[in-house]
Amino acid sequence: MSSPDSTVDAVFDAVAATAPEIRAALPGRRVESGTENESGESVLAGDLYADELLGDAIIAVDGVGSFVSEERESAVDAGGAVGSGAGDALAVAIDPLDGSSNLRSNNAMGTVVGVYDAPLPASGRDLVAAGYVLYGPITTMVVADETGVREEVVTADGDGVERSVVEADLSLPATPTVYGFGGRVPDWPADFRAYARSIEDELKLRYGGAMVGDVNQVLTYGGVFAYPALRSASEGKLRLQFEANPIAYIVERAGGASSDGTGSILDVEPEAVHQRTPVYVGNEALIERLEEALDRE
Ligand code: AHM
Ligand code: MG
Repeated sequence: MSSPDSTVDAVFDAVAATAPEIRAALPGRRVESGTENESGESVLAGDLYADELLGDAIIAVDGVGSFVSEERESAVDAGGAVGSGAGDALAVAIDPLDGSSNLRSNNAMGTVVGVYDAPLPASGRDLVAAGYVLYGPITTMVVADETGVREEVVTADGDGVERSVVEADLSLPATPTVYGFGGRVPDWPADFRAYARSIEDELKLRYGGAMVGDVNQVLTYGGVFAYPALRSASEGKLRLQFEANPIAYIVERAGGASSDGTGSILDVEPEAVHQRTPVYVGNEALIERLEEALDRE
């Protein structure tokens, strides 16, 4: 069995290696596949393609014992018991194509990856690394582990990929500049609406409809991203294992904060693989203000 560190490296090698291939396959896969995923959302051909490619690559990594994605009903056995004992395997949860509704309009989207040292569904406290690929005008990969956060540019190079670190120690700028909040305003609870109103007076709106792209704006310029609890859905939209935990881990490692409305997302009790949670991430002072605003009701 390989060491946890080398398994983490191998997972991100696999993710980076598939990125140019996924990108190249997108033009012909902007149509609906005719199926729905576990969250009841319609799945695009691009979602399925990315899921298969990434699933095959990650399951093949020595040291990965369990794998699940937003597009799969439950975790699949990838060989090897997952736990926290020395020599145990790691579990990987991914959102293969986050923000894939942006495929039709040709806007940014990405892949989100969480590497857990515990069986799935796992707590964010069991993450040993997390990262995302952002398919923007260029392809970048952000990776966080206990040592910090780095950003790489990933380019196709013959049959392989070239990776160059462009930011070795990524941290949230101290002064926030941008915000992006998901969901429809009439569906926001009054307490969140009041918070959003005060943020609007201070920061610039940057919302693109893909969590990965919107969070990348916050990591670059400072600010706050939220997909809040809704009146119609108290747990919001984003899923704990594939989206919320990895993004919370990355933002916290970059010096920011995360919240589900009451405390760090990393402390949310995992109950089901496809469970949802409200997501608020960004500069610490803005997340503290959010928790105070939600507490007032
Ligand atoms: P997806 O993983 O099916 O693409 O859904 C998640 C996406 C997030 O990237 C984004 O923050 C959110 O859904 C946007 O939702 P909406 O289109 O409802 O604003
Ligand atoms: Mg998603």
